[in-house]
Amino acid sequence: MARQKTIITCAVTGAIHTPTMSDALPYTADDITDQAVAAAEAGASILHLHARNPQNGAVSIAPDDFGAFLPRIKQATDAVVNISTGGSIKHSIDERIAPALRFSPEMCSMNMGSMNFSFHPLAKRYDSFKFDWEKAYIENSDTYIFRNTFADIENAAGQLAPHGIKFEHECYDVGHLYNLKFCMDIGLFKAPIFIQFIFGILGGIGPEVDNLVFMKRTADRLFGDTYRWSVLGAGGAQMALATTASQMGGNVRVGLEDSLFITRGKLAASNAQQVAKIKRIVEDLGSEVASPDEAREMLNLKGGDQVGF
Ligand code: KMH
Ligand code: ZN
Repeated sequence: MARQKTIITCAVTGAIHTPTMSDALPYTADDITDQAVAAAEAGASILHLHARNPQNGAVSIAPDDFGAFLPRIKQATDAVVNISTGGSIKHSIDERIAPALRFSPEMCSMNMGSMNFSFHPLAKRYDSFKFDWEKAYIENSDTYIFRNTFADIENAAGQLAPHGIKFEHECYDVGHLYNLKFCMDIGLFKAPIFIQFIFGILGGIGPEVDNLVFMKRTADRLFGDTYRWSVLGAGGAQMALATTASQMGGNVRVGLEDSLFITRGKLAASNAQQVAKIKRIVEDLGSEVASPDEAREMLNLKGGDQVGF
């Protein structure tokens, strides 16, 4: 079988990192737009997007905050737009899917299980914070339960179904693959499904290559050839796991949502810098990077002209 091209997803800002941690982390609509467009120009064919409060960088799930950048990104690039539905652990699934319902993107995230989801150890690295909300937000993450029950998943899938959106199935541990298999069996999702194997979130499976092999082998057994997959390594694991995944025939996700670094101990200057690095590695090792239209074909997406923004 011909080797598939590698899809690079760039997750531009997310909901874990805070402005104190890096000046490069975008939170205004201008900065999110500019960094997303630059990431697409550097080789990302999918842009995974969260919104932020433009004044203080706090996580936002307000559809209007998405609306401030989505049309501008669409006008400036052909990349596939993927809207997060995971955005805030403090909100219900109905609130979390509101931006995807309003803007009907080609893709959105779908988190495949409930879990501890913590980044509280990061608080100790900083003596002071740029904004008032940051310290408590980070410290209190040791009390967070990221809720994605079967009822939540079924509710989200049902409401989003008429939009023809392809899901990025976020799987943080092997059990989430079995949750996804159950959902497939009851007809919630259509093949080919797109699985994001996630490693290194505190509460999920760790960032070891053994675990990547295990996740892939399990997915092969459960889904056969009806799935496409990608790898996200959180923090320092980002580039090494992405490189390994690309060599195993998978796709890759980078971006400041997942890691603020470009190499050990050195902050990335931008999302585009991380995209350019993984593109260089993928190509140096003999693979080709997929264009947005090639990604659309590989994932069977509805098309950039079918979105609601
Ligand atoms: N932050 C990542 C570990 C989502 O947006 O729905 C997972 C993620 C979830 O991207
Ligand atoms: Zn995300």
